[in-house]
Amino acid sequence: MHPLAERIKNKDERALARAISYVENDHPEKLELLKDIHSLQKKAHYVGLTGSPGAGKSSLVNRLITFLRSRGMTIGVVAVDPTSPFSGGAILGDRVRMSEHFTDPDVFIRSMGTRGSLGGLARTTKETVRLMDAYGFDVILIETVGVGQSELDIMKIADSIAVVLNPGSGDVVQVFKAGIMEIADLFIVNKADLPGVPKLLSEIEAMLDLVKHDAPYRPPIVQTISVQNKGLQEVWDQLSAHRQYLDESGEGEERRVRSLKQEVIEVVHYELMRTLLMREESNGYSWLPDVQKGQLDPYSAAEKILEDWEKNQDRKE
Ligand SMILES: Nc1nc2c(ncn2[C@@H]2O[C@H](COP(=O)(O)OP(=O)(O)OP(=O)(O)O)[C@@H](O)[C@H]2O)c(=O)[nH]1
Ligand SMILES: [Mg+2]
Repeated sequence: MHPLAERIKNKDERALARAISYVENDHPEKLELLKDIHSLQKKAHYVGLTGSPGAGKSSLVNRLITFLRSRGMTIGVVAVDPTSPFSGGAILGDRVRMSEHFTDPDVFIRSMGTRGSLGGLARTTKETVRLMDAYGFDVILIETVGVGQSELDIMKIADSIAVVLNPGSGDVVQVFKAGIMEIADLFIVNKADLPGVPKLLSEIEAMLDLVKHDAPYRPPIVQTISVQNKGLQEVWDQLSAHRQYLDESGEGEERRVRSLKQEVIEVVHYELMRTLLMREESNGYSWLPDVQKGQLDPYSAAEKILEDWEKNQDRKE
């Protein structure tokens, strides 16, 4: 077993932090490590929280941590920030907001920036979640800003996806357009102390009638005022109920298989691309001058690269 995997198994927090850096930096031993931690995963409850910037996701995560800790649960948090690099303000904000938990050994918080990682944010985030699971947290909270495809992708690793909305914000239309409505398992109307709650509730219901009218599970709507610790119990009750639904209906197993399949394809895709690109780079992109001069079209160039690749593989066998 990889020494870091061994240490993660023994709940060494520094090893977990190191392993996450391996994932982020594409360390040569990364695949070995991920192989070894797979059997350690105990299947924490993965909870995704998504919503517009400033909806109160971090505040909710922060309050949920306190709530869950008081019930004896251990928590891993991945805060994904697609826009700002690691020095950015939002992550700093999250750090400050969550700093009260920094000394608690049963809470582990990691912010992910894009950092130009080769395979993208979605892959490194998922791998980080896997590492946290192997470490043995009961609950893993994943916070993303619900904007792009990559964030939607990240959310798909979650067992339960909560969408955070605010009254008076016009969020519902955004959420609908971004395709988040389809994957939502729970709606959290946060900042319920602000005016416009009844209107927002009826907008969500109307959208649900449209999108989820024949779905076996209709996502419930919970109101929260995170800054006053209001609604946390209900959020947790609904998340637990959703997990129970996943178990009992068989949908949990379906999702698990789907996501394992996706994971395998993603690793193959990534490793293939990486080796292929490395080969082309070391060949000095020999086809490029011909493409530049118009003597070779891009499609034929691509075809030739793939053909060469196949030939190369045959020779190896
Ligand atoms: N009135 C009110 N304000 C809230 C509530 N929850 C959060 N806020 C405030 O909303 C602001 C944004 O909260 P965050 O938790 O940083 O929101 P976020 O969704 O994590 O934001 P990003 O990570 O930047 O997308 C902060 O100033 C919070 O104090 C609430 O229930 N009521
Ligand atoms: Mg935040």
